[in-house]
Amino acid sequence: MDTPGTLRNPPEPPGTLRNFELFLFLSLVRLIFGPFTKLIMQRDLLLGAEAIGQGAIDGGISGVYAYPGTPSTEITEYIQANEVAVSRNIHRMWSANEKTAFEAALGMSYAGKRSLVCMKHVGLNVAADPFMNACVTGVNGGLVLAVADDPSMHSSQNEQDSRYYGRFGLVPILEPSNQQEAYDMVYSGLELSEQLKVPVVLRITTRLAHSRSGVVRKPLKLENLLRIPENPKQFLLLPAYARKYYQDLLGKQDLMKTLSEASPWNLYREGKDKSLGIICCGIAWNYLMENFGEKDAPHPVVKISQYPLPETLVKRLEEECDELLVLEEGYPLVEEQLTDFFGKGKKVSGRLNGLLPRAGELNPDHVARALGLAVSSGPAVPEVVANRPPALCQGCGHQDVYYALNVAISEYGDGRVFSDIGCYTLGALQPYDSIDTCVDMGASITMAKGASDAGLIPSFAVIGDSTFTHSGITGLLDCVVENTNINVIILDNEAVAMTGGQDSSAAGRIEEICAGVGVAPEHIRLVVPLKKNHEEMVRALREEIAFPGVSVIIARRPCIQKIAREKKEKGNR
Ligand SMILES: Cc1ncc(C[n+]2csc(CCOP(=O)(O)OP(=O)(O)O)c2C)c(N)n1
Ligand code: SF4
Repeated sequence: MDTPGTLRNPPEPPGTLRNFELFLFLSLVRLIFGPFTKLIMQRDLLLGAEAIGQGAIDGGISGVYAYPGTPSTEITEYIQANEVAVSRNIHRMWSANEKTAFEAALGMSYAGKRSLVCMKHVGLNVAADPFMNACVTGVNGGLVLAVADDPSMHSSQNEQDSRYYGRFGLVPILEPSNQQEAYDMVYSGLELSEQLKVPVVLRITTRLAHSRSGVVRKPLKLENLLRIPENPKQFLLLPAYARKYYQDLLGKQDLMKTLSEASPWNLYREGKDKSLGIICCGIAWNYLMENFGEKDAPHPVVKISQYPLPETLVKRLEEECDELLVLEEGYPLVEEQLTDFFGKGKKVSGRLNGLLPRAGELNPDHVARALGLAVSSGPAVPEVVANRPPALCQGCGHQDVYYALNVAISEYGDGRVFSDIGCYTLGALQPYDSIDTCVDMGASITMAKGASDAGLIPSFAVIGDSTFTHSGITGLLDCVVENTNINVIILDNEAVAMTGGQDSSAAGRIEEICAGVGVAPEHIRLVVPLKKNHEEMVRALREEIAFPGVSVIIARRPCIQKIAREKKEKGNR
C-alpha cells in the first residue's frame, strides 16, 4: 500500500495521450480475452449435488438417468432445470428405478455418447447387477455413476459405503472433498471413463451434496457423436467373451493405480511432527482443515480423493511417521486395508480401533477429539428447532387409509401389515401404528407373500405408487402366479412425495399394470381416501380380506403438498 509522500507517478490530467493509450490497450485486452475470462472466471454458488449436475452438462453428457433418493435427487433436478440441458435436449426424465436408470445410461454409452447415472447408496443395491457387469463389458462413451451415501441415516434405512462397490467392480472411485472437486471430477471423470473404457464411480455423502460453495466452471464441451463400439461384441457377456473382458479389466488395474498416484486430487502434505501421519479421504480432508483453519496441520497428511489407493503416497506416510490415523466418512475401508491382520504392524487408528465412532457421520469435532484438540461446538441448538419427529402432513390421504385399515383388521390381531418406503412409512408412528415392517423398496408385497405362504392370513402389503412401479410389480406377478392369498393396498398420491414430489412413472397406469400382471379386474378396487369415505373404505377392505386370492385396493388422492406447489408455480408464471 502506498503511504503519503511515496507517490512516484502523479496521475496525469484526463485526456492526455497516455490515458488514451491505456484505454485502447484495455479495450483490446477486453475484446480478445473478454469472452474467455468470463468463461474461465465464472463462479457459481452451488450445492455439491448441483455442482455434479453442472460438471456433467459442461463435460458433454447427452443424458442423465436417475431415480430420486436423498441425498442424490438434486443432481437430476438441477439438470432438468438447466437451460443448456434443455436447449441441447439432454435426456433428463426420471427412470422407473435405479436398475433401469443404469442400464439406460449404459445403452447411451454403447451408442458412443456420454452419460451420468445418479442414485442414493441403497439404489446401487438395486443397480448392482448392471453395474458389476458394466465393469466387465466396459463402456464406449464416458459413463459416470454418481452415488450419494447417507451416513447417520438422515433419510435412509442404512448407511452403507458405496466405495466398496467401486472396489468390488474394480473401477476407479472419485471422492470429492468439496464442491469444486465434485464439479471437476464429473467433468474429468467422463474423460477418465473413456480413457480406461470403464464406468467411473463418483461417491459423495450428505454434507457435500447439501452444502454450497463457489464453483469455477470449465468450458462447455460438445456432445459426443453417435458411434457404436469398435468391437461389436463388447457388450456381449457370453462366457467366452466375458472371461476375456474380465482379464482385460484385471489388466487395467496397474494403470488405474498409476493414475491414482498422479491424480491432482491425491496429495502428500508435509508436516513437521511425524509422531503421527494422517490419511484423509474425501470430505474428511475438509474436517481436518476446519480444525487447523488457514494453518497447515502439524502432521504430514495424505489426501485421498481418487482410488484405487495411491500406494506410493500412503507408503511414504507409513515410512515417515510413527503412527497413522485414518479419517474417512462411512466404513473403515482404507483403515481396514492398512491394518495388519495380526496386529504386529504400525499402529493404525480410526473407526476400527474406536478412536473415532464406528457408525454415523464424521464431523470436525470428532476429528478434533481424535487429535486431542479442544472442541468448540458453538452455541447449543435451541429447543424450538431440535428433535422434531417427522409426521404425515395434516390432510394427507395416507392417514385416511390407515384409519380404515386399523378398523378392518382389528379383529385379526397385530403384525400383519407389511409396508414399503415412502411418506406412508410414517404410518408406523402414533396415532396410526398401522404398519409392521419396512425393509427395502418393493419388499412389502414379497414379504406379505412369504408371510401368507407361511399361513399368516390376512396378510397386507402397503405400497406407494412410485415404489410399486420401482419394484412392486414383479412381486405382484409372483402372487398372481401362485394365487397367493394377499391384500395389496397401493397408495396412489400421483407423486414421489417423500423425495420432493417428482412425477411418478405410475401416473395413470396402475389399474392397467395390475390387470396386465393378471390380477382379476373385479379385485382391483379404487377408493378415494377421504374422511367422508371411511365406511366405504372399511367395507372394501373387509370384502377383499374375505377373498382368498390376490386383491389390489388402489387408494387414489393426489399429495396435497404437490398440489400446493403446482398452484404456487402457476401463480408465479
Ligand atoms: C432403492 C431406493 N431408492 C430410492 C429410495 C428413496 N425413496 C424413498 S421412498 C421413495 C419413493 C416414495 O414414493 P411413493 O412410493 O410413491 O410414496 P410417497 O412418498 O409418494 O407416499 C424413494 C424414491 C430408497 N429409499 N431406496
Ligand atoms: S408430502 Fe404428500 S404424501 Fe407426504 S405426508 Fe405430505 S401430503 Fe402426505
